[in-house]
Amino acid sequence: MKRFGKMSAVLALTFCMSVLGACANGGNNQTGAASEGSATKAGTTITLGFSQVGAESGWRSANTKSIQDSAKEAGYNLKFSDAQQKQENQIKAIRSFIQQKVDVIAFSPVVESGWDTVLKEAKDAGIPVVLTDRAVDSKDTSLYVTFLGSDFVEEGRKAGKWLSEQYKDTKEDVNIVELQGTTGSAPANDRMAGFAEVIAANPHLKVIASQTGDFTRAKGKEVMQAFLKANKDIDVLYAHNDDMALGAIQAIEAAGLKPGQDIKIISVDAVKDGMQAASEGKINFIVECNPMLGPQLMKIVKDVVDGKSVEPRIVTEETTFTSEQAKEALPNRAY
Ligand code: GYE
Repeated sequence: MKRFGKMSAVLALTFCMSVLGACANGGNNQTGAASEGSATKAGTTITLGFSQVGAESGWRSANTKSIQDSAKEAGYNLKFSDAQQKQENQIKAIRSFIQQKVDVIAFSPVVESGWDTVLKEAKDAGIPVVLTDRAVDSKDTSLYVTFLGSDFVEEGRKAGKWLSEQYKDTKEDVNIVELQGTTGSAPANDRMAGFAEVIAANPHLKVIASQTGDFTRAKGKEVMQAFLKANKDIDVLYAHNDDMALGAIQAIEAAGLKPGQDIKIISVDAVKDGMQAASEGKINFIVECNPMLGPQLMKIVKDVVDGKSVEPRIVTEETTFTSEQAKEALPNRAY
């Protein structure tokens, strides 16, 4: 269990009120719950500042909707900010949340590095921070309460395991191209690492090109075009998300090749458009990554405000889909 600033702020305030009597809110940057007692007390509304990565993919849109809907349902005052895939925008948003003295800050860090200063500012202000979806590489884990999201290394391993199984008897080299997510982001780093770790067991499985497509369709298409131009014999595409795979499919078809047949495709996310392409046989295997983090996040926020203990790492449960399984699951897919 991690300790966090809010608890110490609550304790400090309690001490302040009981021992010194009239020091009110002086020196305490927190409002709402901590300064008025419990956030669950009738009449108090939790204010949550959320800094989103952007709107780069179908996954992200589903994630944003999940957070907005569940904040509404929980009756929180949500301050939502879209960073358009830029770390500087997220830092600005977090600083503005600190200034506005929100009760809790949650954010999905676009990249892993470079957060210590702003997280320290939040901690000093006594505002607890919850990481959702993506991790940070800060050594000081007291800078945030918990990290809610997927195990991206495991997702990469699942992709690698499926591929290894497909080619377990091969006597020839299998040429793989990889479309990475946003450079420096946790899902790009980890999906690459998990995949590489598993396929290393078979020396025939060769990544011949690997480049970022920034998690977008447009970039996925553009980079795949370049891959096709530079490499005559591509057997497999591993895309770190569905959107890049969908963009790449356009490039593959434009080159007169059949996605899913001439080039086997593996992707991650399992959003509706990806599942549709999988059910048509254009994507052969999808590793699911669950974007519906809203309800869990709202519960964590309430627990934090109530001073309850929160697990330092909360991993979402996920599955995988072959084309056949995608066909079956598609009609009931919510996002
Ligand atoms: O896989 C991708 C999105 O961080 C898990 O970001 C998320 C990733 C997701 O843009 O589609």
